[in-house]
Amino acid sequence: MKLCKLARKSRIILALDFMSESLKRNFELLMDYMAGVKIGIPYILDHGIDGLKKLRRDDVYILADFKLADIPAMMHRVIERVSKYIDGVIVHAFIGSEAIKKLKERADDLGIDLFLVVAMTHKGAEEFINKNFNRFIKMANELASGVVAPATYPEYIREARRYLRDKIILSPGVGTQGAEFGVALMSGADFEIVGRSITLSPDPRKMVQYIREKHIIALKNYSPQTSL
Ligand code: BMP
Repeated sequence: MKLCKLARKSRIILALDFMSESLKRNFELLMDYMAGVKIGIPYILDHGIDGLKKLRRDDVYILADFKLADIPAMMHRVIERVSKYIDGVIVHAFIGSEAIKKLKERADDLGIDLFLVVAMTHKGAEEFINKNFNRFIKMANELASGVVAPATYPEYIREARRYLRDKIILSPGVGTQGAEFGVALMSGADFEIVGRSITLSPDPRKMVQYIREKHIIALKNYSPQTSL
């Protein structure tokens, strides 16, 4: 998978939900320090499909996070529309294995990797979605290239890594949402998804440098058996 190779470049996937003027000015330069970019509904609303096309680079993994949780026909329609411009797509595990199996078949045909959300970062996630974590990681083991698991609850990352030895773990929740940079890597994640700490920073270059230093320390102090 393209993303595995990019781990040597960086462990940051940039969530492009916001784009400050400062980020726009430094964007091309910052891409040299990103393994990937995660775009979602906010980015598409602001920049459209043309904006998505412009992000394409050989050395940046493009992850589409359209919060997919629908019937297969509609999810197929979405990924078919953007398949040329993306490398991977995130889907909610709670829609069930039947729908995910169908999505995976289509994604495989199109050459797109599938990531399942197995637990979420926000407080309310414990009310419903995170309660099904154990079932979701079993599903991911069969049907996905990797999972999205929360840095704000690193115990889920540790458990996901114990169970999913050869899958990629992506983790949001560091920075603005309160988890320390590096905590997800130290718990067994392969990449940290970082959004507002960079995209809304007055000095995004300095922030990226700071996160990279934290990542070097995290990877030096702890080397869980990851898929990379
Ligand atoms: P930020 O670093 O600005 O908090 O951004 C985190 C990104 O990860 C956002 O794009 C958000 O939609 C996504 N995300 C999350 O925060 N928690 C989850 O459980 C799942 C997500 O996809």
